[in-house]
Amino acid sequence: MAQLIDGKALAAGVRAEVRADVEAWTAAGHRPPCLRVVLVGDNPASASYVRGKQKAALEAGIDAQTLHFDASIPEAELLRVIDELNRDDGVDGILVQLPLPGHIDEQKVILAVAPEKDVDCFHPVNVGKLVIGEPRFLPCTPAGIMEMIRRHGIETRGRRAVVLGRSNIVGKPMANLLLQKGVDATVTVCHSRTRDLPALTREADLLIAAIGRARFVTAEMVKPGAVVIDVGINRVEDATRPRGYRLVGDVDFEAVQEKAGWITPVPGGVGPMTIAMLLKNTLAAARRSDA
Ligand code: L34
Repeated sequence: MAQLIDGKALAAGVRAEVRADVEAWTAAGHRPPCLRVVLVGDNPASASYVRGKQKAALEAGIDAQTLHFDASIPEAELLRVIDELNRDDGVDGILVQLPLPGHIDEQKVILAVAPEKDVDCFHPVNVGKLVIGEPRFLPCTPAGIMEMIRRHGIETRGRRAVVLGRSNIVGKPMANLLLQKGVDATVTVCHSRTRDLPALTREADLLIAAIGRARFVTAEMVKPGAVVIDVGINRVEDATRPRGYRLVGDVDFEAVQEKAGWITPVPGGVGPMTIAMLLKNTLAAARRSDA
């Protein structure tokens, strides 16, 4: 039976640490770190994640505000908003929640955010810095995963990691973090077109599932004793729940927990850690802008 990696509890610990650091920062005479979250449209999942970020930031003593725009906002107007936040010396971190409506070019928006304020680590300059081993920010979801692994003393050096999924937000940055000096995993990135996927995943000491398909990873795909990290958040219909749905990950949790050595739950796994790492990045941005 796998040991549970309790992301919610670990995230509470990280948030408490950030809060203490923010208190020390403001006690030393600095203004509180300032985060602006941009939310476009009313995708219920995005709205819920953004509420989580805003609440966690305020609790940590960060000056956080969410700027909410109608789904019909023209791209040019959104770019103007970002430009204004870039120029505002009182703003340390800018986060534009994805996905954006179809008429807006996400890459253009990501490029518009000043790299110094890019607390998501989505700007190509920051992605490049990460790839060459000189990160400015750590991408929140992959960094949250590394933190979960580290806080449980799980060894990564020389071990085989398989990342399932190649998105810019999780798969690719995750692979890069696992390759960093000191982490030293041997990384394979798989995706929907990978041939004979189960043969590869069965070699994984660490398996990171970020493909966005409910219960895709079955017990047959997992090496006994492996560390299984579930990044998926899939809504599946469930008439017995008040909301009419429940959340399941990319991993068949019930079956895989019998075989894995460590496993993260959904909800209460990677999601809360993503939010905690955003707070760390916001404080880091404030510290640097003050220098
Ligand atoms: N710009 N867009 C930008 N930055 C990000 O870091 C994100 N991401 C992903 C989607 N778009 C983004 C998030 O914030 C996914 N994501 C995210 C953040 C938090 C949670 C899930 C996804 C989370 O807190 N999940 C809870 C359950 C929440 C619920 O009930 O819906 C959990 O326990 O997993």
